[in-house]
Amino acid sequence: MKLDFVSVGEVMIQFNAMTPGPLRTVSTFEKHVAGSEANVMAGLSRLGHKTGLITRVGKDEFGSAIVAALKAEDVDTSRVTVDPSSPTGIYFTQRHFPVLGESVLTYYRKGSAASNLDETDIDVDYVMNTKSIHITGITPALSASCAKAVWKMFQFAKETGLGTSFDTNVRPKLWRDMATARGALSNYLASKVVLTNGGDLEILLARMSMKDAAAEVLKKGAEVVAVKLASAGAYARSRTEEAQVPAFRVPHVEDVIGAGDAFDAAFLSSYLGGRPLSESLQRGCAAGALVVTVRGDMEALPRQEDLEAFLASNQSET
Ligand code: KDG
Repeated sequence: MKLDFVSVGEVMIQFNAMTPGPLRTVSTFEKHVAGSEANVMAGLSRLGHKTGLITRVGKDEFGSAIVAALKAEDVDTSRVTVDPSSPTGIYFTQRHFPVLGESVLTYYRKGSAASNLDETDIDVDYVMNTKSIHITGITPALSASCAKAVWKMFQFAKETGLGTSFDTNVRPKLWRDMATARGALSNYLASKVVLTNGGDLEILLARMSMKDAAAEVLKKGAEVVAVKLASAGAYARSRTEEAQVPAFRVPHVEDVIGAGDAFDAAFLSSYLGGRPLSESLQRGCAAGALVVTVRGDMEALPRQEDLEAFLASNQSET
């Protein structure tokens, strides 16, 4: 089976606080399956693309839940390895505290099965059989062997002319310091499509305005860079075009985590499918808006018909 997109990264069990406020006061949590790379693969799958994920899970109940969830999303799991000696990673989501409208993640993933991913997990025949790879700045932060695995997949994709997309996804909690993150992630800015946000651009290309930083990313080899601006919408720049769209207003923000991945899926599907830059941004923002209205990263990822329905009901906002 030829795939459209393949990614590599950790999938975890997310325990999302049922009530807002500091985790020390929360007594009930809801279980979800999440992880940036898996979210994007699930999002693309719902939009009609064939996707696969390379990862490792523990030989435990949570590992089984992850494999079942990926299968339910039609994400190919043939390169998911079950590791009997390390656990599946988990994390907790604290919502609306200390900043209203934002969420804080607490990870328990050190030494997890996925953090042991290495170059042997990157089966080049499998990668070769896909049109495009998607990587993020999270996986290289998990361990030295994860960093090597991602680099192998990226180099292979570049050498063989596959498409490449990279979400900067700088997660400060996973890096020793930001200089280390910058050193490890800068080379990936030569991906065909770079997906990022204002904060990450500041970390990776210090002291530049957002538009100058986007132009700098293009100089590093990207064909297009999309900058997610949360409630301010999104901006994109290609070698020939620039576009900016406002965000969609949502009546209630439940949990913002996962919105960026939903954006990535809808933007990649639209832009690589030949839609104009501004329309691709608009569809990305629409997918992100849907995801912030629920807890969990994957649950509200839209199908094509959901995107159309959402856009039709939000004409006046754009
Ligand atoms: O983009 C959403 C992710 O941040 C979340 O699912 C957890 O993958 C995760 C991470 O490493 O932060």
